[in-house]
Amino acid sequence: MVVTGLLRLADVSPLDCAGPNACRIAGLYIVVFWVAMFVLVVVGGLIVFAALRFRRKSDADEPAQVHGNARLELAWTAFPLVILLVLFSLTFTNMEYIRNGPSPSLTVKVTGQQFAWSYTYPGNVRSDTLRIPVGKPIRLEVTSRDVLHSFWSPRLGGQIYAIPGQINHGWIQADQPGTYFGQCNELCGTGHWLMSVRVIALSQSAYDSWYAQAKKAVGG
Ligand SMILES: [Cu+2]
Repeated sequence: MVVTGLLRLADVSPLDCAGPNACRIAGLYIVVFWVAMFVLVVVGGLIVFAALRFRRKSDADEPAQVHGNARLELAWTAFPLVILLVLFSLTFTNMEYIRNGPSPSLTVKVTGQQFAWSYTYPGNVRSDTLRIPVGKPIRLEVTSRDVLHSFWSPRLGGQIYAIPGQINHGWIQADQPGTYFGQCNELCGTGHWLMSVRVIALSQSAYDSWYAQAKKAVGG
């Protein structure tokens, strides 16, 4: 169990996105990452440069004392402001798509409880595995029966908080058939590690026949 758990880690990188929602999020992340790297290198570089270049050489002579530099102060205020504005507008213009996406072809209710996920399809069809048709936006309505949980299948979409007495929504989409893993992302008790997420993306016809079977089982 531990070994399969470790193997599955390889399948949960959000950077290895497998659908439009996850890829939009990964795209944003990459931009933020490189901006942050740029800031790290510039600021870190200047600190190292200053530490080496302006070392105390003797106790006798005091270095030049500089009081204020309007141009420099303006620059280091304006530049972070520009970065913030760019990141803000990038995030703001993507939020609607990441949250709501295109109009969904299916809505599944996701319920977290200590320590498992359950999925309810139209017609009261229930499953402990999330089966979805491939290439279609799937709306998820997420809630919890007890404590806080968080639904996340990183290759398919962002995480959605599961809060008792409240329904949060989000969406996922898989571009290729396959199995996509995930994990409850909110520490929820001793069995938290057990709350893995398994999403199986099927062709529309395979999904339809699974759904028809499952619906028959509940007498639909
Ligand atoms: Cu949990």
